[in-house]
Formats: sequence, C-alpha cells, structure tokens
Amino acid sequence: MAVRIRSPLRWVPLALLLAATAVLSGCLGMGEGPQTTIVPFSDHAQRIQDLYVLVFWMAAGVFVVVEAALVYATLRYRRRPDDVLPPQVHGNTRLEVAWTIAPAVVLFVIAIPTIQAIFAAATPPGSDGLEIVVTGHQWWWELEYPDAQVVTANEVHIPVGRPISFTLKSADVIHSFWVPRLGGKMDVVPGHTNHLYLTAYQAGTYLGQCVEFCGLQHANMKLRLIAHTPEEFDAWVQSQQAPPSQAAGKAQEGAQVFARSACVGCHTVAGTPAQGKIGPNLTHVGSRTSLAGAVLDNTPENLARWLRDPQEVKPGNQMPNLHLSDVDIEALVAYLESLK
Ligand code: HEC
Ligand SMILES: [Cu+2]
Repeated sequence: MAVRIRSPLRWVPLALLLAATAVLSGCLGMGEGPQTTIVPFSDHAQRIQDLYVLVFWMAAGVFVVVEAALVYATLRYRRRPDDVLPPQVHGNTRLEVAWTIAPAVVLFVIAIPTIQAIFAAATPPGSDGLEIVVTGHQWWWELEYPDAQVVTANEVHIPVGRPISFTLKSADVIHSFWVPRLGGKMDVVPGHTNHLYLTAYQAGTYLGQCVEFCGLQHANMKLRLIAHTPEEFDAWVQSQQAPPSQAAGKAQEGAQVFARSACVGCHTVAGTPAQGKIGPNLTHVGSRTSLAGAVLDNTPENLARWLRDPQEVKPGNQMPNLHLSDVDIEALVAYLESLK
C-alpha cells in the first residue's frame, strides 16, 4: 500500500528542482552575460530577437489555451463512482477543421515576419558598407580589411552605425563565426564564401567564438569584436596602416632573433622580410589586447609563456615549440610588444 507523505517537507524536492533548473539554465541574471543571445546590440540581432519574442508569446498563448482545456476536461469529466460508459463517438468534422485551421493560422502569423527577416538578413549593404574578410584557421581568426589594406587577427574592429559586410572563408575545415550579442552565427566553409551583414548599435567589446567543432583547440578559438565610434575606428585604421615603429634597444635584439628564426616562415611583419602566411599577421601584434585565439590577454608574461611553449597553452596548435632560450624569449617579447 502506498504511504502518503503529508508533511510540508514534501515540497522540498520540487523547490530544489526548480532552483537547480533556474541556476543550470542560466536564467538568473538573464541577459546580462557577455554572450547573451537575448539582448540585441545590432540590427541583425534585433531582427532575430523580434521573431523570438513573437514566437515566445504565441507559444505561451497556445500553452495556456491547451493546458486550460486539458485541466478543465480532466476535472469536469473525471470518473465518478456511479458513472456508466459514456456514448462512444468517432470523428467530429467541426472540431477537426478547427484544429487544422488554428495551427495553420499560427504558422502563417509566424511565417510572414520570419521570411521578411530572412530576406532582410540576406540583403547586402549599399556603398556605405564596410567589408571585412574573415578567414577561419585552426584555431584562430584572420581578419582583412581589403579597402584599408589592413590585416589583423582575432580582434574585429568595426565602427558603430555603419553596415558591416563580413565575407567568411576557411583556410582548412568548417568553422562558424558567432558574436552572440550582435547575431549570427554563420558557418565558415572551405571552398565556399558566406556572408553576414550587420550594423552594431553601441560601442563596446563583444565576445565571440567558433561554434562549429573544428578539431582539438576548437574551444580555444575565440574572438573579440570591438565596436568603436566612427572617429575612433578611423584612428585605429590609421594606426594599423602605419608601418611598425623602428625597434630600438632590447626590441632591436628581438627583431634580429625574429629575423633569423623560423618565425619568418609563418608570420608576416609588414616592411620586413617576414612574409609567412601560416600564423597570425604580427605587424601590430603589440596593439592587440589578446593572443592565440583571444585565449590569453596580451601581457609580456603571457607572450613569454606562449613563446616558451605554445603547445603548453594550446596543445595541438599549429605553432611548434621552438625551444627558444630565455634570453631570446625576453628579446622577442620586447620586440613583439613594440609592434604597436
Ligand atoms: C610553423 C609555423 C609557425 C612558426 C615557425 C611560428 N609560429 Fe607563431 N604562430 C603560428 C600559428 C599557427 C599561430 C596561431 C596559433 C593559434 O592561436 O592557434 C601562431 C601564433 C603566434 C603568436 C600569437 C599571435 C596572435 O595575435 O594571436 C605570436 C606572438 C607568435 N606566434 C610569435 C611567433 C614567434 C616570435 C615565432 C618565432 C620564434 C613564431 N611565432 C614561430 C605559427 C607559427
Ligand atoms: Cu571551431
């Protein structure tokens, strides 16, 4: 025989379950996370959010109607002691037509704005658009500004208020480009060019990452998108176009170590014989806030740690341990930090 628990403690498991659901689903502090998808910061993200809100409320309406009917029917028609078998029926044309038309209307109401949003998202900006070519590499992002002739890595600088046209390519396998607060995500496919258009509303730093499993260091293929005011953006472009300042002192020694090491085969520093294309362009690496797929903050300590053994930081990545001496590492750090 089943034992009935009547103590108020019987609600404890339910309360714990609800609390765990809220915590695990990230519902507490909803929308405040650095990678939230429900607080839009671009026109593209706003369009998706509008659809999300529409679908949410329609689903909520359906839920209430269906549950109300269910609860009503359960209580009103529950079995009673003196019940006899009710009349058995088969088919009800009116009901069947109703429950075919009702979902069709719901889908129609969702379909119209959805199709509008799909077309809006696929419309390239006019002549005021800024093109940025994003190339996914295992496991970092290459960023090229064709008009300004600027190449950088892992940090996407854009001006607010201006439509950005991302041209997405891959150097190896399938990746996916996503900056949640600005919308996306868009696959980055070898041998095929994809496009993503958006206009950022608000200056700030937005975190992003690769969202298509692309091998060992997929989780460490992150990026930072920095949205500037138009003036700040122009200043950034100019600083990136300028040749790196002439190295002096310790940095000068580092430049020599760099020039006679394997670095030049994989990395480019504009205005020097180093023109390698396998790793990130280092022309202005000192001006970046992060290193190695935005995994490390760009500090002298982290740079030294990277150079001492890149495989310790990101096991399996394409930069080998070059077994540099401490003296060389110190000089290289001074040189790379000077490349503003
Ligand atoms: C075989 C090619 C190769 C060689 C040789 C090489 N690197 Fe790299 N390097 C890479 C790749 C690939 C990455 C990106 C790794 C990642 O983030 O997954 C990288 C990343 C870096 C970064 C981080 C840049 C950024 O913006 O994230 C620095 C700094 C760097 N290398 C410096 C050097 C120096 C200095 C040398 C020479 C001592 C060197 N590399 C030799 C391929 C190479
Ligand atoms: Cu990936």
